[in-house]
Amino acid sequence: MGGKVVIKFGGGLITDKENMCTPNMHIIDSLVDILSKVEKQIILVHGAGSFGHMKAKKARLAEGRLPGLNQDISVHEVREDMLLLNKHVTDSIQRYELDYSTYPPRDWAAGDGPNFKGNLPLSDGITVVFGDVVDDYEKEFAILSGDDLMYRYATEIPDVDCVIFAMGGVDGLLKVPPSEATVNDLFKTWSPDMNFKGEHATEFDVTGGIGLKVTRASMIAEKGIDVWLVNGMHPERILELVEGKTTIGTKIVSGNC
Ligand code: IP8
Repeated sequence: MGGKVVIKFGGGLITDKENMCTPNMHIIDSLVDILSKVEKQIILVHGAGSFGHMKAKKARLAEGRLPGLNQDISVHEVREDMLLLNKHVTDSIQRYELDYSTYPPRDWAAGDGPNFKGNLPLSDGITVVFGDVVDDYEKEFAILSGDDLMYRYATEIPDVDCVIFAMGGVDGLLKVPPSEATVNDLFKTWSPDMNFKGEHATEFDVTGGIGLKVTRASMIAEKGIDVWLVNGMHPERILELVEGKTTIGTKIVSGNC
């Protein structure tokens, strides 16, 4: 089977968001188990969850260098914590004996947002990258979200035929905040001309939460690529999508469709 799949394991899926630097190992393993069944080239992006957002938020790292604040320790710590989370993911990949290379964005990317600088690394095996603290030409450092990596990989490398954002605890994009949602509140398809009341946990999330995800997903869909938001706690849904089937989740479609 040809083609490439670009998939994000959301930070809220692979970590315990309530407890600092706590991985959800059984979820990571169940997701990697699914990857081991995928017969396409895989680009795997993972988010930060409780390994990145809490400390980054406290030290205001997303704003870059701020006078009067000692942010250097936090830059160092968040980078170390992200390497640790990455190791949990790659250890799991190794347990499944899959070929991979991991490329910390601090080593090759600069700046934040969809126009960050840097050439996207690609491996013959699974390419692994993650949201990270990167250098920034204007503000000295910045937080590059995995959602921006998703956008660039999905739209810049050839032959991507499936893009999947695997999230924690929700089946896709909901019409109301998750705390109020019933099964009927799942958008089966969504385009930018439709509204939703996204809950962005600003007290936790330094990048952009569901709003950023949906914005980048729409930008990818505009290029004619299939993009889905699914519940990563049901990893078999990922496989269904990779195999070209449909599943429970939200398909993001371009506003022009
Ligand atoms: O969770 C954020 O990446 P994201 C990266 O993919 C850090 O938005 C270090 C907070």
